[in-house]
Amino acid sequence: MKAHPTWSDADAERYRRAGYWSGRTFGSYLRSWAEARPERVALVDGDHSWTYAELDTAADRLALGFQRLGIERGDRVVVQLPNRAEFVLVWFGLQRIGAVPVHAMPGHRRTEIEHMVRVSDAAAYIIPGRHARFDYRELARELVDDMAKETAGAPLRHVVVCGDPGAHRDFTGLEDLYDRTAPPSTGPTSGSTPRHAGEDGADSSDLALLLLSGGTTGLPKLVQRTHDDYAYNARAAADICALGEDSVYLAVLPIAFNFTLACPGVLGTLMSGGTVVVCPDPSPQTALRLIDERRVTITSLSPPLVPYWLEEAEHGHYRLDSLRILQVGGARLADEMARRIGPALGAQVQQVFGMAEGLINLTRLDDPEDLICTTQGRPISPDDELLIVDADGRPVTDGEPGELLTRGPYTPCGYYRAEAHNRIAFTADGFYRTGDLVRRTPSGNLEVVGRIKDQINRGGEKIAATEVEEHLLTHPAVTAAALVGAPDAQWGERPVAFLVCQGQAPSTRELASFLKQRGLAAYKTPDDVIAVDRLPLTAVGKIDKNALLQRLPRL
Ligand code: J2J
Repeated sequence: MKAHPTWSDADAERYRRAGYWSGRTFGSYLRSWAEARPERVALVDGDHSWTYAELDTAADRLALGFQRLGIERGDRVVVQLPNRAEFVLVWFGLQRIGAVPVHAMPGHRRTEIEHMVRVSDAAAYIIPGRHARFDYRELARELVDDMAKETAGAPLRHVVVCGDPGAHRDFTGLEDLYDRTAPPSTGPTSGSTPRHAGEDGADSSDLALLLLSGGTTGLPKLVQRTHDDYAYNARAAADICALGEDSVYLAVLPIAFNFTLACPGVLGTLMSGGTVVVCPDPSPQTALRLIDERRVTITSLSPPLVPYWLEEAEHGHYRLDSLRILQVGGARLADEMARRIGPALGAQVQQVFGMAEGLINLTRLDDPEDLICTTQGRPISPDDELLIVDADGRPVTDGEPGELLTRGPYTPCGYYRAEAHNRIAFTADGFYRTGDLVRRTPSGNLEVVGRIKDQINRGGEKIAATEVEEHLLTHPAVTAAALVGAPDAQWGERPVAFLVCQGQAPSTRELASFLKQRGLAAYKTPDDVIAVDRLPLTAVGKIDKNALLQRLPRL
């Protein structure tokens, strides 16, 4: 059951020999962490905490429950949980039986979820019940019922609700899945048969999880990460951040996000014997209070949150002296903002330029201040291979901007079940085309200077322009549509739709409710609509988005 397409045998052998790939699965990692330090606190959520042994036991008990439902090794399970301890428990429960979590963001709606369920052919969908004024059970109900009516394809077999399943009798409550007959993990001497059930034979080169890519053309693709590559990703990032048993990581951004989970995030912290504290909402008040109360040492943010944190910290209500590292990534952080972080929070800023597709760049703790504030870091592995190329695919002179191509020990060689797209997204030599324009500074650090992919980055949230355009075209008044990223002081970019319409163009509000009805996540909705007579074209007949950007009203 290999993830395909995969690294060549020679590369795999090289990565194993270098010690990057450990040959271990996440299910077995958790067991060994629990054996090494059973009594240390692994996870904190509100008033509840779990030691490593308790986390291990919870994973066993859930694993047995998942097995009882009929979920098997290799089955894909769409997980859409907000920041709660249950995310981590469910994730390791699935890992323990070799099932594959498919990460959905809390903001995703019917369109995105249905796509993920279909592409991954998911056996189950795990949801929070009601959260942030949205009832995920309603979404699941619609999806299950619609899929059951179809004659082709497999139906979605199970919905698991982390909370009250409500009136939906065919849904299963997560609580009911806990098999309390499984013996608790007691450290080195434990290891009875049922607790290992399902784990047998799991291979570290199997799929460990599927992440949603930001997407450029058509519908977003799934990124296939194996145990070997993802564990290395987390460990290498943890080493660079010097994490250890005293580290306390605050998970502020969604745990489903690659950044929060593994760069080094939740997994890197657990690998280092530290403690993960779950932040239930990203408000600066909640987060700064938790930093104070839980003596947090490291956390990660997207750029738009930074000014709010600095403002809140200025009030001086909180003890923030435990915080050593504030990671910022997902979108370009302004140099000026980077310079303000150290003095305001007393923590060191670390820029993170990463991607679900693999490659992560970090500024180093001992980089000169100027480099930390003006670059987005450098690769975390000595075996990350980087090429910076011009429009014809030829390497640029060092220091010049070009598209970043990469391959390496934690950058998979293709998207999941996307053969045609893989031929475009990867070079013949297996380099992933990031679509990012970067410049290598003399120090070796990269500066992200732009993008050639048709994507809008709204403060870290990625919007594939063509996906939204296809929805816009289904509006009865719209005959042509183009989505562009307008510069925005708060978000970096915001989506603006240029529309050619028959008759009256829909207002921004009308369009928002139209897209909501179509089940699209709210963050993809255009902030503004501009009606035009026709869309400008380039010489080769593509929509000229640069020309459209010029037409935006000046801020
Ligand atoms: C500019 N653009 C950036 C940065 C990502 C860690 C951190 C972020 C992500 C992530 C991640 C940027 N400056 N500092 O997965 O593990 C843009 C680039 C990149 C795309 C990837 C991680 N950091 N970006 O953001 O898969 O365009 O991952 O190719 O969501 O975000 O997006 P995503």
